[in-house]
Amino acid sequence: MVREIDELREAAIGAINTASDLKSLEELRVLYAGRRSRLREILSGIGQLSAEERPVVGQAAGKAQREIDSALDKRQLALQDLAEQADALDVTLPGRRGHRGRKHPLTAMTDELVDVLRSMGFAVADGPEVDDEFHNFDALNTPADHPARDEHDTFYLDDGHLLRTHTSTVQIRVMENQPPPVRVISQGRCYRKETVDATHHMVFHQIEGLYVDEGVSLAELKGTLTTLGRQVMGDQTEIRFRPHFFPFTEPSVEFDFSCSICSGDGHAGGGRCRVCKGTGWIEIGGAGMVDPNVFRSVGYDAEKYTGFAFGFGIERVAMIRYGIDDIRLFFESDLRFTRQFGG
Ligand code: FA5
Repeated sequence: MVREIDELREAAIGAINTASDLKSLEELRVLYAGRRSRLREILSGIGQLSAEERPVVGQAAGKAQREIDSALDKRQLALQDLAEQADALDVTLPGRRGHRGRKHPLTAMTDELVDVLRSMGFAVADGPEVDDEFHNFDALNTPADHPARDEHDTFYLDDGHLLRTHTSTVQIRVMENQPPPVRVISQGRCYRKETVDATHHMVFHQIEGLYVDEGVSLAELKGTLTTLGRQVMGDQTEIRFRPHFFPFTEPSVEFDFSCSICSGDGHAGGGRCRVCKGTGWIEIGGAGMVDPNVFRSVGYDAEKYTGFAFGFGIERVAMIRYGIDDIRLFFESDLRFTRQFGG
């Protein structure tokens, strides 16, 4: 009888797996698992078998029933899927045109800036957006009582980490991992607890540059930023340094590009230039010569090496370049805005 059960099981599963539609599957369900099926007949007759036969036949019949039920369920799901797909596919409908995407204006701007800096010999480095106080502040000569470390300015996480407030963290990570000379850029998201307005956001993007070697000078910093400005904003662009303070550079400057909209004379469209507000200059970012204390924190010989660093907001450059007057537009994912830019 066990042989009969095995043969029955094999025949049933073979037929179920090749059933071509739901109707024939239903017929197989009645035949192999219905109330009048042979398997049910065997199961209900087990009581009449001898004590030795009973467990052997019972086990084989139970197993066969479970396997047949499971094959029936599986085949039913597969056939239902097929039926749905067939309903969904109407080969007589006209085709749909695919939409071609384009780069977000910030991505397009970033790619362009990175390309120019790479052509000047800078390699691209990367660093984490979630970092620690050492890389964001301490190693950058920013002491615990510095205002930038205030809870009002920085997003701190419960475990003592923070969302980096600038890409200068990557300067430290690169110098920790390689000896001079170093010539790298890094770009990415930064976070500050800012009140959002037309020129400030809580999430924004920076590009950082770092060049360390023997005898690097401020003149080279100026040359690098002038070349960058001219490549991105146009050949006539001038650069201006204004004295400033950053804990990690000495001397420190803020740098401006001459306004590309009014060519630096402060007038455009018959009135005061809207972009530079009539000043002829646009503030781009911060820069300076790397402070010797920063070199000491990463184990560089501060007597032997000098270097420059710079950092600026990518949104700010993109706003001037594309004539965008509100930083919030970058982050609203409104296709009517993003479709106007990018390649
Ligand atoms: C810094 O972040 C320095 N790490 C830059 C630096 C690097 C100086 C290397 C010296 C050497 P600052 O806080 O000024 O500096 O920010 C630099 C630029 O980031 C600003 O000029 C601006 O373009 C941009 N930026 C800063 N905060 C925001 C914000 N909330 N929204 C949009 N852009 C911002």
